[in-house]
Amino acid sequence: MLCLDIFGISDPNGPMIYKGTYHLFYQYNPTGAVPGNIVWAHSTSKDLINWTPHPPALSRDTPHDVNGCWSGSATLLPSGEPILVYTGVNTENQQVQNLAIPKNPSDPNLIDWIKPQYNPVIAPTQQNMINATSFRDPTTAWLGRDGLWRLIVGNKIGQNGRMLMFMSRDFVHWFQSKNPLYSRRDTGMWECPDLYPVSTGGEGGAETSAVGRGVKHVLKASMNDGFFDTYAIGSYDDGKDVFVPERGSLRLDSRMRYDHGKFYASKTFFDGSVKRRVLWGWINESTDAATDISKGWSGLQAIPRKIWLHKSGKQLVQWPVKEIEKLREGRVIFPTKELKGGSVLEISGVTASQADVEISFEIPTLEKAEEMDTSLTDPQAICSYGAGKGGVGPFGLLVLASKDLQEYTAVYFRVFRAKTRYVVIMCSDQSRSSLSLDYDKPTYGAFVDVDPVKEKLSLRTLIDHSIVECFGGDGKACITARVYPSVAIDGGAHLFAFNNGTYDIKISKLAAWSMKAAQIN
Ligand code: DQQ
Repeated sequence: MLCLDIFGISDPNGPMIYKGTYHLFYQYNPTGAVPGNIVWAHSTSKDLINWTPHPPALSRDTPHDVNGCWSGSATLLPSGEPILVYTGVNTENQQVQNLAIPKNPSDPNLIDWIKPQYNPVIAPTQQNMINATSFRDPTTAWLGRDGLWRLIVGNKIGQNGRMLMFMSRDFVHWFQSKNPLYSRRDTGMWECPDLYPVSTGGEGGAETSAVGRGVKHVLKASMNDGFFDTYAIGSYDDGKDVFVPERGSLRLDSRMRYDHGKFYASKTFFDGSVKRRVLWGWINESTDAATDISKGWSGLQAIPRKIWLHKSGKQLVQWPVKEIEKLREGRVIFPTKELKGGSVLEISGVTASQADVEISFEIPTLEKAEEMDTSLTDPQAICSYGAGKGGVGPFGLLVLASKDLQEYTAVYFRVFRAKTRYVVIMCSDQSRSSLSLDYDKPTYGAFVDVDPVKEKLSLRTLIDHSIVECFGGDGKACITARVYPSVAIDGGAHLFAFNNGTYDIKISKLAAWSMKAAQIN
């Protein structure tokens, strides 16, 4: 499926749609499989799924980026033309912000980019006292009602994470706003910030400069100290130029994560062609550098996800873009079925190494759910008990599994009874994912905000050889994992539904598809 998997790649940069063509740039090491010598690689697509590679758009060829063309964003100007703002690491190893403009705006593929002589446009100076080694990853700019462009740049002072805001009338001359847009103590460096409006009235996306009625704002940071992407929902006060969170805040212990597994340095863009906001994220390897070097590549981009505000207003929801369904073939549908406690059911008829699986469960015996240990507030800790015998659950899927179940990755739900409600936890357990290769095999966990009394428990899983992307509760909780099976590969891979709970449950929906390969780099 969608892996832009050549040499070492990481952060998605500057996603946009221009003249009907989707563009993705990404951090790329043209000389090796591990991070280093970073340039902006560039690919284009008509459908977000099949991609055509182009030569790097930004290379390390000026004094302002000779030590790396680091992350940044694209902004579409009112004329419709794009402009890139990115972090260059200069001759002094300082992080400065540079512009790049298309050489030929009539080319929908935007192959050639010009770096104007006046770069850098924002830099650490003796006056602004900005820490020059923690000043990076400019956002897409938005146009204020006062006619000024604004963007934010990630920063820290001491251990306090900050989003510094800069303003400009002409996109060339920038000045710093009096206060950071947002800051928080003891959070470490905030990389790859993102600020965007979400509609309060449905799944449709809002254009990046939208403010006022009908939208809330999302602020996201990639936490360098924890290696996860966390967000807060709130309002952007465009008079004071501050972000005021109403739910969540950017913290190291935050539960408000885009994805509770591997997903970092992400970035959204507004897809005006169908009025949606699309999220891109980097999935790194779980293997060590030596393994990556012998394999010859590392890192990939997750399937792009549509992202919107849940109708509760309390959290975001994500779902693979609908275009991914073009790769589906050979649908297998199972009739409604009881899954007895302690049973395993093979889902045959699909290519289990590359599949899209949608399954929903109903639980007839909820009142017998185990009591929640209220001292356990971390779902990952609960998931680390493993997928062994439980009360209501664990139930879910064994993916990339060997026939004899010696090797598998378990993605599953467990339901607990708390004082006034049921608590649903989703886990992705990689501890049994490979018989031979030694790598980081964590177990990830997330709370899923669904009421199993009224709602079915749904799980969508995209499986692609070494990548398992799970969307629980119709996209309320997402977990992405990297696994490297040794037996459950290609034709040796199998797919099972399982219920290790004591009580029987019902599979109310089960549809699975083999997935064709996309055209990738
Ligand atoms: N990756 C880039 C930085 C960014 C980091 C360097 C996040 O700009 O902060 O490759 O993964």
